Amino acid sequence: MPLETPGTTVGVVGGGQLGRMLGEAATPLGIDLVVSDPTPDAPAAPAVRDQVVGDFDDEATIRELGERADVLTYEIELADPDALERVSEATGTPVHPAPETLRTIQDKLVQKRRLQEAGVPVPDFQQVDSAEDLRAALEELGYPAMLKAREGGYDGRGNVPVESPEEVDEAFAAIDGPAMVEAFVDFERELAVMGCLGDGERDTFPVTETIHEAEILRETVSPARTTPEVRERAREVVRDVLDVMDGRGVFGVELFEADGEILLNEIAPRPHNSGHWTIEGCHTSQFEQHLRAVTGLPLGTTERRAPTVSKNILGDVPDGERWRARLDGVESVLARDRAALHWYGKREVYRLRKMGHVTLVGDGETVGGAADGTVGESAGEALLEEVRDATEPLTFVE
Ligand code: AIR
Repeated sequence: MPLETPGTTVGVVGGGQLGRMLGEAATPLGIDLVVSDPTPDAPAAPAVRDQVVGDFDDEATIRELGERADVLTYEIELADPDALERVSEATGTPVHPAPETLRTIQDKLVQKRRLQEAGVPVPDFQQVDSAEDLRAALEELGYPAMLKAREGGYDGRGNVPVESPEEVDEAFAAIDGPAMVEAFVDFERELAVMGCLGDGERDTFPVTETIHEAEILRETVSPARTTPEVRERAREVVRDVLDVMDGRGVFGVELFEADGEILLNEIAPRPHNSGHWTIEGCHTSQFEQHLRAVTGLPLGTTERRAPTVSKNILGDVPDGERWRARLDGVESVLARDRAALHWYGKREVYRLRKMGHVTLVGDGETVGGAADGTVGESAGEALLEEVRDATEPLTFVE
């Protein structure tokens, strides 16, 4: 496809931080983005050609995107697959990944069943439609377990750990809708792999170790501090996952490592927080890769430049409060060599909201130039300590 200006236009449902980082990656490729988001002047707005204001599932909004774009994609699972399908039919604009894939992934129960059928290793799970169902399921699966809303949850919302029979009623009431429950996996660590499907191509990014607290991603370390065999197995499982997906784009795949085995946790049909480090840490970022994939360009190399860690900047304000977002202490990050600051441009901060992240790339010297992924624990540990140190002074002020 020839390069011209204006170039290919990608319509993106969702204009949060993922849309913003897609916009940052689009410019060098000569790609224009138009996003839709219910919040006027959404985080992506400064980085894209235009924003349409409208809900993620509003058909008229998606229709406008479809009319203006050469291809449609989405950066949040709340996008409506039925509306995307109808708009695609009416406008002739293709949607990637396929709406059918979004539909499968949106419902965590359907997602798990589909993957299990395809032979992907998953934790034991059961469908639960009532507190009674949940109690019965837990008699089989045992305590503790993870109760998950089938639809609509992200960034930890919609997931409730159940520790004992006494917690069953309250846990189900917190979800209050169709749910599934999953056996607790006593994992050594959590891993994530960004997979990508291009035009007749399939690839995976290097394996990332993800560190969560209270269901929210805090930090990533790549290479993951595990054995080369486990890393290879993780990429193999993700290749199997990709075989189940339809259409093009990147997929964030969250995994557990337990007893040297890999189990699938969850999939996202879009760029993912666990892949933000690829902006500085890989030759092609997950965002560039997604744009290449959905527009049908050749995929870029997923090779890592150097060991890399990242740390999220989360809202640290009191529970229940919403403040105008003002972050103090960024000098400590900016003064540090090889640290990159990413501010998402959200106007408001609330507790644990994802407001930005910091990436720190190792230099060849201190890590022994191990871009091949053979680096040991020490490099990751030192980088992790450094990024914690750099972000320590960050705090939201009223
Ligand atoms: N997002 C989508 N699914 C999970 C996440 N974290 C990103 C998208 C979306 C934004 O988070 O970029 O637009 C919404 O963030 P918030 O803080 O407004 O909920």
